[in-house]
Amino acid sequence: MSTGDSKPSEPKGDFGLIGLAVMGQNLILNAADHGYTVVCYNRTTSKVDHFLANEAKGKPIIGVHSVQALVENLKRPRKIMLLVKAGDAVDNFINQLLPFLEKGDIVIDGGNSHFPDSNRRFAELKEKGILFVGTGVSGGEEGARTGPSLMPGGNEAAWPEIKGIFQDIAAKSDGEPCCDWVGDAGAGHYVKMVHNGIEYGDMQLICEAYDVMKRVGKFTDKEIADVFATWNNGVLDSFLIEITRDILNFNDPTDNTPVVEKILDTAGQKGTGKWTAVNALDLGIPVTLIGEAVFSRCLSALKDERVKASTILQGPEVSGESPVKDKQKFVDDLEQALYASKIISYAQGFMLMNQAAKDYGWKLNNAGIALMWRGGCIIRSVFLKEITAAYRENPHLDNLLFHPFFKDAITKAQSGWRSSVAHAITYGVPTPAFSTALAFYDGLRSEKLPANLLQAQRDYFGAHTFQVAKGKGTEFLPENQWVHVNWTGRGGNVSATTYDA
Ligand code: NBP
Repeated sequence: MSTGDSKPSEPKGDFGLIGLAVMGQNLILNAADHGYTVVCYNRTTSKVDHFLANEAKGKPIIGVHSVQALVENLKRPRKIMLLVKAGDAVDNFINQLLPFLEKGDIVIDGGNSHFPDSNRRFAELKEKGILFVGTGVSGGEEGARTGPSLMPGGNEAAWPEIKGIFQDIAAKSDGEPCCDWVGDAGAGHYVKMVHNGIEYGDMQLICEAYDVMKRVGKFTDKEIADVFATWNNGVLDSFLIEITRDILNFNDPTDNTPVVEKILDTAGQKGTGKWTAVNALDLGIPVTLIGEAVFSRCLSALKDERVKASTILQGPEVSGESPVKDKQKFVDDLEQALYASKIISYAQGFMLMNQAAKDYGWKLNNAGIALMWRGGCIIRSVFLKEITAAYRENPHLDNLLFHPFFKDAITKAQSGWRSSVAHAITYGVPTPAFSTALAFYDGLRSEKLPANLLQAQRDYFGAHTFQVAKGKGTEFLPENQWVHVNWTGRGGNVSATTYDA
């Protein structure tokens, strides 16, 4: 630990970090533990002094009081990570750094930036010869300290320079670092955004399973905790199931009842789930489960309206004893519903990323992405091991659901999944994520959907034209043309107008 405000004759720093809040401090300590000399700076410089005098004491950490000193203390090419509030603060720091940087230096944004901002920063810095990296960092405070999941993307020329430190400080899963190069421009932040969306989906699915156990099964919190404990030893083994078990077992010491039952049922959100859903709408990919997870939080926030509606709107509910006769089957079915819905959610997430790769011209590394999510982050789970294996086996897999492992898993899970959704509907318990996953599955496996009627409606009221299905062409309705039908026969004849396809 030292201050480095006077220009050193020989720079010692391997890595620079700006932003000494929880994430920055912990990532610096993590890097220092791996033998890297880290140079750090913060806008409020008293935080640098405090850090040097406390947590950083005795470690290879150099604190500075200016951006210039930070750059001067770093070996070339400089590698500088920003871990500050997303938005203007990132642009401000990049502008402050630029006068001191040289071509080939690397600026890394580790905050939760929106990917269009990272696309812009990548292009602006590329013009100046500076290599921009936007990296997702997941795992919170503890992950940053002991091993986060890192999802770097941007200027690929930076990767050989930062790969060593990134993979050293990242979480490990079966000995492999949960960090690999994601893709170009804003791809790193894009993948982090989808990660957060999937996190929304996983959380919603777990909440629905809890709600069905509570309202249909009439289970106590302790019984539900025991179910999650059992599930955590099987295919659902994951960080989120594990913490849910612990939450349900956590009692208020004043009356020895579960804390969770005293929490106001209105969910907060910071926006990354919404970003994913909005992007899915923009790209035209049916990422329905994340969408429902976001809307479920929105519905939960309408507490006053729900309280009022609960006294006005009628529906089925289990008021007395549980109708469930075979508790074990009920729980096993729910486990299958959760598992199958989770497979759908990840399949949808990868469909979205594949479309983004096409639309934005990125080469995304699907196996690497699944590996990055396997450890260190909130959605870490055993299940991601199977996704990594599927994409390693076939990097060009059209859809995760087409891989034999997931096809078989969802086939086996189907009867329990349908039975759980039917139970929930029968007894009036909302399970939007389970239900939308099942509707998506049934939609995807339908060779024919009622969009023929929809096209006819569009053509009827708006002359939007339609195409004739293969093999159904006639003289009136030719194939390989856009057709508009005079549906009302107005003007005399029933007629069709055709346009070249
Ligand atoms: P915060 O998101 O709370 O940001 C605090 C840091 O931003 C401090 O260094 C602060 O400097 C600096 N800052 C702010 Br606020 N406004 C600034 C401005 N206008 N100009 C310059 N600096 C400014 O810190 P965090 O929770 O450690 O997160 C850092 C980044 O990592 C964020 O983008 C966050 O979204 C992301 N992230 C957080 C987590 C998590 O679990 N917390 C997980 C994954 C990613 P100051 O000390 O002078 O106020």
